[in-house]
Amino acid sequence: MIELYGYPKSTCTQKVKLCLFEKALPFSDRPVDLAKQEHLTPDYLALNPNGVVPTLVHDGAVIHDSSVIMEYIDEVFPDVPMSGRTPVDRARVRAWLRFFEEVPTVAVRIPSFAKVLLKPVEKMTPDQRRANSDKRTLRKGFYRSMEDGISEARHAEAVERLRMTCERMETTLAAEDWLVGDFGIADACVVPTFDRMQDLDLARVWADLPGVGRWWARVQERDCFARTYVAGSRLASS
Ligand SMILES: N[C@@H](CCC(=O)N[C@@H](CS)C(=O)NCC(=O)O)C(=O)O
Repeated sequence: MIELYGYPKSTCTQKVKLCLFEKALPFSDRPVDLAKQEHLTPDYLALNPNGVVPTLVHDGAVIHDSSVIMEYIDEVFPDVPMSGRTPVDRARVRAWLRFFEEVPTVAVRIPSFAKVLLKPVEKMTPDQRRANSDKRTLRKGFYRSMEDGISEARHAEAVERLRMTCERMETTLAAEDWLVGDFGIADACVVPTFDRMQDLDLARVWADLPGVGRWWARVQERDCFARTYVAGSRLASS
């Protein structure tokens, strides 16, 4: 029995869905509405004290963090291997995961908040903004840093980091179909960042990188992509 606590527009939830659908594993969706702050309720915090989605519950075991969840799923259900077939490939997969967590996953939040997610905050008084920030468990500092909006310089720096990610991927994808061997968790880790960039009119970031362009076209042809990106999973266009 697999239960996925998540939110359809959450890139971290989408990583896990791509993996579950790729392996054709049945699971029960347990929606946690971030817009209604359901991830900050005592019940959800008891399940995941980080106050973020996703959370996976498998046969009663609670697993946190989207990359950890993808690795867990691949270990427990190895029929469709997604983490590399040799120790060297597995190390390469983990290196991509750490890089994606440190660079593009953090960077893409900036245009996401600038264009869509800050809209409710803009309507709040300064006191309400501070209260809204201070509720966050992991992200208090991040929300505080955006109480007065997002500067152009901060936005530009985030786009620069997204571009650096695409250039790094191009060094592999110029010659390979996937980041490591077959489509796997390294690819699934960064697919939601690309979908979000496209959603936010940032596809120009990789427009001149042919290997990345071919990879993105291949990604969008996969069944797991179609099943993850159903109506209601995009920020700007829903
Ligand atoms: N490292 C965590 C981060 C999860 C995360 O940041 N989730 C976002 C949605 S993609 C969230 O729940 N944000 C809650 C908030 O902004 O208050 C993971 O990968 O699972």
